[in-house]
Amino acid sequence: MKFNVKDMTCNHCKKTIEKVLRSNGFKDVKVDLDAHTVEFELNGRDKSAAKRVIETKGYTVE
Ligand SMILES: [Cu+2]
Repeated sequence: MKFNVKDMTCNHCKKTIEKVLRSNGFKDVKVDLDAHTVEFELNGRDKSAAKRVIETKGYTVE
Protein backbone atom coordinates (compact mmCIF):
# COMPACT_ATOMS: atom_id res chain seq x y z
CA MET A 1 0.00 0.00 0.00
CA LYS A 2 1.28 3.47 -0.76
CA PHE A 3 -0.13 6.86 0.18
CA ASN A 4 0.88 10.37 -0.72
CA VAL A 5 1.14 12.57 2.35
CA LYS A 6 2.08 15.98 1.02
CA ASP A 7 2.25 17.77 4.37
CA MET A 8 4.79 15.29 5.74
CA THR A 9 7.97 17.34 5.55
CA CYS A 10 10.53 16.52 8.24
CA ASN A 11 11.92 13.79 10.47
CA HIS A 12 9.35 14.55 13.10
CA CYS A 13 6.55 13.84 10.60
CA LYS A 14 8.32 10.67 9.49
CA LYS A 15 8.60 9.34 13.05
CA THR A 16 5.04 10.29 13.93
CA ILE A 17 3.58 8.52 10.91
CA GLU A 18 5.80 5.45 11.23
CA LYS A 19 4.91 5.12 14.88
CA VAL A 20 1.17 5.53 14.49
CA LEU A 21 0.99 3.02 11.61
CA ARG A 22 3.12 0.45 13.46
CA SER A 23 1.21 0.82 16.69
CA ASN A 24 -1.98 0.18 14.73
CA GLY A 25 -0.69 -3.12 13.31
CA PHE A 26 0.61 -2.09 9.89
CA LYS A 27 3.95 -3.57 8.87
CA ASP A 28 7.09 -2.68 6.93
CA VAL A 29 6.37 1.03 7.17
CA LYS A 30 8.67 3.14 5.01
CA VAL A 31 8.46 6.89 4.70
CA ASP A 32 10.09 8.69 1.78
CA LEU A 33 10.31 12.33 2.83
CA ASP A 34 11.53 13.61 -0.55
CA ALA A 35 8.65 11.97 -2.38
CA HIS A 36 6.19 12.66 0.49
CA THR A 37 5.01 9.06 0.42
CA VAL A 38 4.52 6.30 2.93
CA GLU A 39 4.57 2.63 1.99
CA PHE A 40 3.48 -0.21 4.24
CA GLU A 41 1.89 -3.66 4.39
CA LEU A 42 -1.77 -3.76 5.36
CA ASN A 43 -1.13 -6.92 7.41
CA GLY A 44 -4.78 -7.95 7.14
CA ARG A 45 -6.12 -4.52 8.06
CA ASP A 46 -7.92 -2.19 5.74
CA LYS A 47 -6.81 0.75 3.70
CA SER A 48 -9.35 3.16 5.15
CA ALA A 49 -8.14 2.35 8.69
CA ALA A 50 -4.60 3.30 7.65
CA LYS A 51 -5.82 6.54 6.15
CA ARG A 52 -7.72 7.36 9.33
CA VAL A 53 -4.82 6.76 11.69
CA ILE A 54 -2.60 9.09 9.65
CA GLU A 55 -5.33 11.73 9.54
CA THR A 56 -5.75 11.58 13.33
CA LYS A 57 -2.20 12.96 13.51
CA GLY A 58 -3.26 15.95 11.42
CA TYR A 59 -1.89 14.92 8.03
CA THR A 60 -3.68 14.85 4.72
CA VAL A 61 -3.70 11.54 2.86
CA GLU A 62 -4.17 11.39 -0.90
CU1 LIG B 1 7.48 17.47 10.16
